[in-house]
Amino acid sequence: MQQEKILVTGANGQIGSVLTLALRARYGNENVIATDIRQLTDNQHFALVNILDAYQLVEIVKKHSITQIYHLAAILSAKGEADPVGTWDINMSGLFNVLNTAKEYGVKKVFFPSSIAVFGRNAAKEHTSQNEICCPETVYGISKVAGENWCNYYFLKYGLDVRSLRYPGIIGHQTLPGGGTTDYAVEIYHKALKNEIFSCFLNATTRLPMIYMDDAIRATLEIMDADAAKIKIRTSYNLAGMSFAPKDVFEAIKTHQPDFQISYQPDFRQAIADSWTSSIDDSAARNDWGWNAKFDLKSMTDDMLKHLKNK
Ligand code: AKB
Repeated sequence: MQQEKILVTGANGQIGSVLTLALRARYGNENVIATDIRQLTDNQHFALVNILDAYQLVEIVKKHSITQIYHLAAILSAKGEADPVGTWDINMSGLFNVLNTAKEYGVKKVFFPSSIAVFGRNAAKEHTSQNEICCPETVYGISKVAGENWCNYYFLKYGLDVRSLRYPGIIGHQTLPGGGTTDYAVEIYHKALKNEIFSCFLNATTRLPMIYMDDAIRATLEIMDADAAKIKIRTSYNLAGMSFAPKDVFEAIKTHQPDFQISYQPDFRQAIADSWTSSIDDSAARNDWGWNAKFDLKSMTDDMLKHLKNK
């Protein structure tokens, strides 16, 4: 069997840094090349790659005979609104550079992260189905809908084996997110452990789809491992973990820290959250390749606090 050689873009990011470690545990350090626009740690299997520079990407893919690309570099929902055109460029040109490089240089598989941000206000709020209308209000959401469709196009037209998940908000103890609308759900745990009052940028009852990092990483590895015949959706699979509002996670933390306090100061991110759905139907992922989330709000909160206390 051919040794897999993996390239991760956006490897310093919230998902990228955890996924890179999971891939290295599986394929060996030297077989997973982490790339990003900045080098944060002294890591010999790292290369500086600006995803907008197709030449840099091609050179690194050729140099390491890359067989799989996990393309995580992107600007998220809240940050993207500050620069819609720049965000469109990074999210779309970056994806085209990955898809074209993969197609031209023999990369066998590509992973593209989409998001529940593909849905807009006119989608069903609860158990939003796989084929619900996608009419997003953020440039991030628009770029993800377009990206999903381009992935499907490259699969249909060129046979490129691209696989994709619509991630909910991801919560993990390993990394801090940056620029998303669901970021509060990570920050709240850090504030709780510092015994500080948490000021939440969403209101108390805004319920959104969320997933624990462990589940998100496992879903990514599982969809990439699945037999190609099982991947029936080549745009992107709905993925669900749990669904909660700020008041729910606050109450869950309070069972560990009864003195914890919260105040609600909704800002521009409230409108983004209001345009998203509250819960997701991921039965297609369950039926097609056996997806099943393990963590709920309680087990995630226990695990988050345990790990963060040990840091
Ligand atoms: C964001 O909040 O922008 C992301 C996402 C849901 O895709 N976490």
